[in-house]
Amino acid sequence: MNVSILGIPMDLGAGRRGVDMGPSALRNAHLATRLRELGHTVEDLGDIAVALPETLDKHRETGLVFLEPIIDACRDAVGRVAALPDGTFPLTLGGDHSVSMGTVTGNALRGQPQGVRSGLIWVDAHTDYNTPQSSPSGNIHGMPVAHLTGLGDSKLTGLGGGWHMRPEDIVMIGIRSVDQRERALMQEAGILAYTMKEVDQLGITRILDETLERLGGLERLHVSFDADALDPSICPGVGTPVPGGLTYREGHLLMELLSESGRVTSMDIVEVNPILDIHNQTAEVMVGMAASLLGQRIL
Ligand code: DIR
Ligand code: MN
Ligand code: MN
Ligand code: MN
Repeated sequence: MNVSILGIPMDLGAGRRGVDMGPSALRNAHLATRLRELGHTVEDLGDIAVALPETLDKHRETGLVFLEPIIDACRDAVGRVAALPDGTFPLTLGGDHSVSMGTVTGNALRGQPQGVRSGLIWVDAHTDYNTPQSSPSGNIHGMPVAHLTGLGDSKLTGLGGGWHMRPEDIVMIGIRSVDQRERALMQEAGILAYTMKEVDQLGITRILDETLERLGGLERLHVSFDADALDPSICPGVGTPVPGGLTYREGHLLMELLSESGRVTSMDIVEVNPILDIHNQTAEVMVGMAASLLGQRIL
């Protein structure tokens, strides 16, 4: 397979600095080499240019922190990803999770300016379904899924022209932190979320069977993997750690089963914050997750 790596070194959507170094940390953990060893042709397209927070006003008057520069970076991401040739697997590196408004949209628009109906597997401790009104923080990394489905600020919901995700085409896994008003929005939208309770109760295998069945007819499936889905004991380098996360093996099994399904067409790795890490552990773990999704097997 041809894999195209694209970095989006943006931390404007997060509450603390450092995930802008995520793409470097992942490259440093030998991402491209690991994928080449699996037989893939890997091209690194470098990084999208993103404004530095120190050079900007926070624009708090909109209730959204750093709205304008986030729109700029997401627009670039849409354009870059949408322009990738057919038969390429885009592997996009955040950055905070607001980058996924750009990457998910770009993947849906590839070869199809109106956008293709696409499935989204959101692996995260958080549902990221806040709107500007519901958000307790104003941080846009808590809002990408809502905007992808058309809820929220009109400039962010307009990134795909008229294209939006359908709530029924989204499945979330690993959830254990939802804000109060965000919970009501999730229920209204009817998004299927496997919380850690269901992970404990049903196990990853059954959850994956159900997920692939739910997303059955869709030709494009995007996996958006927030490093904070994994337990903080495994991935300490994340901005918003939440106890009780996926184990190392649950993360790999999820990726191995998705790989066996042969149905995933693109992936993000987001929220890796090497400032908070020791020995770049979080990036190394996340490189392993990408390798499992792209065909690595134990034997
Ligand atoms: C919280 C934190 N729900 C917020 N969200 C995070 O600010 O909206 N998402 N950390 O990854
Ligand atoms: Mn997230
Ligand atoms: Mn998260
Ligand atoms: Mn986040």
